[in-house]
Amino acid sequence: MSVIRPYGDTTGDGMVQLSFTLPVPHDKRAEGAAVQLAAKMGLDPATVVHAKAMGDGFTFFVVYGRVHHLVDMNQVVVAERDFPLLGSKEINTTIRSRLRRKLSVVGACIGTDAHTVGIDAILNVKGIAGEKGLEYYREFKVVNLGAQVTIPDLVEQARTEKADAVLVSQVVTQRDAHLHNTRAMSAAFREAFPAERRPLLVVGGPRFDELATTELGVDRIFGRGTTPREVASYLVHSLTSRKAAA
Ligand code: B12
Repeated sequence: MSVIRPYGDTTGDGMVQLSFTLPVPHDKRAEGAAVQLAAKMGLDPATVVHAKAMGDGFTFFVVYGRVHHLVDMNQVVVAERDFPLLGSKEINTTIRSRLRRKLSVVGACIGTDAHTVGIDAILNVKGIAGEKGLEYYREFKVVNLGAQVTIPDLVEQARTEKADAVLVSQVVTQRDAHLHNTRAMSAAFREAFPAERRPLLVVGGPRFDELATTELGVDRIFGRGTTPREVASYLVHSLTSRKAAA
């Protein structure tokens, strides 16, 4: 079936659930405002199924209602994985046989961002989702610079470590900080390195559009739920392809 619609109670009934916060105290009028907003968003009919005061003058809502929109699965465009997913043994042996040295990675949260849990999950031994981080792989050399690293410091460390890849995490998206910081980071690396010596630039975070690589000037974007093995496989694939092309 290529055309689909959501379902809540019965197949194809179009029912969805939506949550949001309005800047008003919780009362009957606030619930009326939530229903009106939902109607304007195309939920018809809509019902408030949960409302809770959130501090002074704010209310959190969950609204349940019917949408009449359809999705054609043939028109869905996503960033597909275009590299093979390797096991840890294969990752190590490929680096050893093809690069003939350790693969050097420098990682950081840049700008004012102090959300290190995501980059730590990818880099640190403890990893995430049952997978060990890149530090665990014998053939990776990992330097994790932590939080609030400035772009000049990142460039400097990448140079010192002869980084094959620079891994940057951006979790805070207020005022598009993640986009501004990523563009600034990309511009700095392009200025500091000749094209053939520039490290691979990889960014990640839960709210990136994985299709925006060209727009942001990076080689790869990883989103929500990324695992270390995916990142390791991507790095091995890209760096060995790059070496083969050189
Ligand atoms: C923990 C947390 C904190 C901790 C961070 C501790 C730490 N050392 O990281 C503390 C308490 C310090 C904190 C502070 C703040 N936080 Co906070 N925080 C969170 C929280 C609850 C969880 C984030 C997290 O750890 N997720 C788990 C990790 C594993 O997931 P992840 O980051 O998505 O990473 C995965 C992928 O995205 C990807 N990935 C991520 N980075 C990278 C990088 C690469 C290279 C790759 C390949 C992949 C990759 O792989 C990871 C593993 O799968 C979120 C809310 C939430 N539930 O998400 C808010 C949240 C991120 N915080 C938020 C805010 C606003 C703040 C503050 C501004 C609050 C304040 N007013 O002070 C400050 C900002 C501090 C700062 N200077 O950055 C907002 C951000 C809103 C926005 N749109 O920007 C959120 C969404 C909460 C909210 N709904 O308001 N926070």
